[in-house]
Amino acid sequence: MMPHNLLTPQVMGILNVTPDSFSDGGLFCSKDAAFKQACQMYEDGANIIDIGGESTRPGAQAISVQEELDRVIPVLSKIHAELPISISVDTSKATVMREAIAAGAYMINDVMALRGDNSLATVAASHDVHVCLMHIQGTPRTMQHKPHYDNVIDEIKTFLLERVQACLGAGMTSDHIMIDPGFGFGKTVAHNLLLIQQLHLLTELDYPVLVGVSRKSLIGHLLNKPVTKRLYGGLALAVLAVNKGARMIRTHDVAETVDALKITQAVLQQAE
Ligand code: YH5
Repeated sequence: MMPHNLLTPQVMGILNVTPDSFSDGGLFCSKDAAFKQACQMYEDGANIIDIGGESTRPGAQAISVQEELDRVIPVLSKIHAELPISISVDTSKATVMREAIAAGAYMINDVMALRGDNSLATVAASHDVHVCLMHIQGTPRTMQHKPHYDNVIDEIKTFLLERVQACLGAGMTSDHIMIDPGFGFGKTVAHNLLLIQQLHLLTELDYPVLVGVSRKSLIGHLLNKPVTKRLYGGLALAVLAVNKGARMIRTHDVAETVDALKITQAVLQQAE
């Protein structure tokens, strides 16, 4: 692999297509509004757009397969037809994965790291799709109920390497796999801070690391600010993550993140 500081960090723009979405309040739940948002993120310099139809916030309602398909697939098809940008789909459901791949998805971003059923890694392996494997302690419903680790970074590293092995065993190739420590998914503020501080222990593995901190409650706790006022805090964490070797940042704020990471990258790349 190339040394990470020679590769431009990538920006993944978040496109929520959930009516109950917590941080953009369902503003983009119709197909046209979602497409407009995708165009803006493309113009702002996003490298990939992550479409999510099911909210993973603590305590969110589960939705049916059909409901998730109805939210995600029309938007995905339109973006795929009209914008020259890669598309990722945030889902844990096999049917949504299959339909998303058929509609042109480049990556499956599964917060359950393809553990939903045994066939998921096989689905990915048989379709030349990329995957992002994320760590979570518990499930989205239970994850913030007293998260506990003896060694947070070690346990996450072990978990992610096990999930990588499962994907390789199912026939995926290593260049199609990304890993993600899952900020806020079964972690206290202290766990999240330690993960940033120790992130090199993940980025030194052979898989590119994705980091998603945008607007998360970690920032809210540290700054005592609501989701609408967490941009600068999120940028600080994104810069620190890239400085530690993260290769992709998942964010609601594409233009601002692109600028912050261009500066970060210029510093990391400057030769003596
Ligand atoms: C992630 O980190 N996160 S959905 C709570 C918020 C704001 C935002 C209270 N999907 C990740 O974005 N996929 C989500 O404020 C993800 N990595 C990957 N790979 C949660 C989210 C959010 C939660």
